[in-house]
Amino acid sequence: MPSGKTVWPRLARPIMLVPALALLALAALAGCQGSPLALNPQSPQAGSISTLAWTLFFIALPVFLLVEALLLFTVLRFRNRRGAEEPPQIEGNRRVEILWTAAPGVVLLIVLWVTFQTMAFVLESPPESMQVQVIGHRYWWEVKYPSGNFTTANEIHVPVGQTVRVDLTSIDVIHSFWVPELSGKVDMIPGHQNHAVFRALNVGTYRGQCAEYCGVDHAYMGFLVFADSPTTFAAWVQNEQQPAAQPTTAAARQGQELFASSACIGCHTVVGTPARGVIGPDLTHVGSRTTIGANLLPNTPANVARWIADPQQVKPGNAMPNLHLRSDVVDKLAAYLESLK
Ligand code: HEC
Ligand SMILES: [Cu+2]
Repeated sequence: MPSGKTVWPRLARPIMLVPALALLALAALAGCQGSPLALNPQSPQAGSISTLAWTLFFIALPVFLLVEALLLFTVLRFRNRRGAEEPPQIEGNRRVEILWTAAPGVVLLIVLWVTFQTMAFVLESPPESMQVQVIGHRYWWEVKYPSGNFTTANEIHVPVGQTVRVDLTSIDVIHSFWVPELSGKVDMIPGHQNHAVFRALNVGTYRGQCAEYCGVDHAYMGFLVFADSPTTFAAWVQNEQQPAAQPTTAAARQGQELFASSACIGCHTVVGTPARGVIGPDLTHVGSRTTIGANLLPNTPANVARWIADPQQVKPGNAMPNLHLRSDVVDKLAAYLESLK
């Protein structure tokens, strides 16, 4: 290897940084396309987190500018000049030292105070809050509505304008509940209960994501929060409380028999049938969900069939094994599950 010395003029290297940084910023922006943004709050709780972020930014900005200005000034003003003599060597200046210790201390105390204020606000749940329980599994979300006495998965419905308290825990490893537009990240810890609170201000669908590395499918552990109008929400609850619908087509009926007589029932629950498994998502109303695989694929008959045929190919590493079913069996199972509206 030749020596690392280049022939570029000294200024060329810092200048090369400019296009590099521009490219990086562009890549970061492209990556954000269509992603939920914590700086686009849709609840008072997310709003207060976003305000905190901006507050910290505007506290940090003058500090940064001051420090960089002093640095540049010192570097330029006291640089080595040709023929200059060595300046007098001095050490210590009590006044300056006290100042530069106390000033950051004061700034950090202010930061601590605004952070505590925000934390207290975002975790405050008034007694009239609606309660939802979310339990993290590798790699999906179990969702329970204690007041309605039903269970679903990966899609949380809430009425718009209502404060919701989400009690959070995990069945296996630490996960983290995060809906950037509605609530901050809250750890889901096995054997321990935390909670998140939010009040959705607008009807809409908000994307959530596991925010604590929990294994191979961590990145595919997504979910959706639907903020519904009160009537839509009431209709949804009403439907969820019903036992599973009876299939009406021949294929779906055969699928129901196949389901009831195979390994599926060891892991999945379908209320109103012998299926009582709790390893995987509750499938009582799986046909009415918009996605499968923890917000991985749109819920279509083709995707459900693809999933049942080989879940490991669709979401490698997830807890549902490839059961090596014949394709006609797969199609009947899919027809059955899609009929469970
Ligand atoms: C060993 C346990 C196990 C068995 C057996 C099993 N599953 Fe699953 N299933 C799971 C788990 C766990 C998930 C969630 C995977 C994920 O998203 O990480 C799942 C997810 C699903 C989903 C997607 C649901 C959703 O809301 O995302 C469907 C559909 C499904 N299983 C159907 C079946 C059918 C049909 C059978 C029988 C042929 C079956 N499963 C057998 C564990 C199992
Ligand atoms: Cu996780």
